[in-house]
Amino acid sequence: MERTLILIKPDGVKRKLSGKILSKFEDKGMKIVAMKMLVLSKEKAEKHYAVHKDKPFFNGLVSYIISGPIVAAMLEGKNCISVTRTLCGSTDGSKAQPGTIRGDYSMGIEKNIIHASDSEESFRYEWPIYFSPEEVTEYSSGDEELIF
Ligand code: 3AN
Repeated sequence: MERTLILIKPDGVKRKLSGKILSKFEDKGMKIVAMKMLVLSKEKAEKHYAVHKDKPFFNGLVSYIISGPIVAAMLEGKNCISVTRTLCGSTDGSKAQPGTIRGDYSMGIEKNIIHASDSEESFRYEWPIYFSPEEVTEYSSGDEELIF
């Protein structure tokens, strides 16, 4: 089984989409193994988006992600990283496929509802920004053989 990190960004939380978004991943068959709501510090936001620090949108991205509460969750399932990215849709909500989270709920490229780790390496870098090891659970949902 693979794990990934998702963040429901401030636009997703403020638009009261958190439940619907989490349901999409659960309905697909993924299991939530860690979850919390928080307002990110500037330091943590800059660490998370360090890979984009030379991009023109970096400052806007950081001030946006700390502008309100976010929901951080760790999901588990087979091929979880790529399946989650597929469900999120492409970065620009105005171009994302209908049926995807961004395609259904977003019109923007900055305010695009959700973040999801794009690789195992990104996941390994990102998750400790949000969770301590004790906050990550291990359990069987009992339906794995029906789903995977
Ligand atoms: P994704 O989240 O789809 O992996 P990345 O990694 O290219 O996209 O970009 C990280 C975040 O930066 C995006 N989720 C989006 O919020 C923001 N972003 C990307 N490109 C732009 C842009 N051209 N203008 C403003 N914000 C952007």
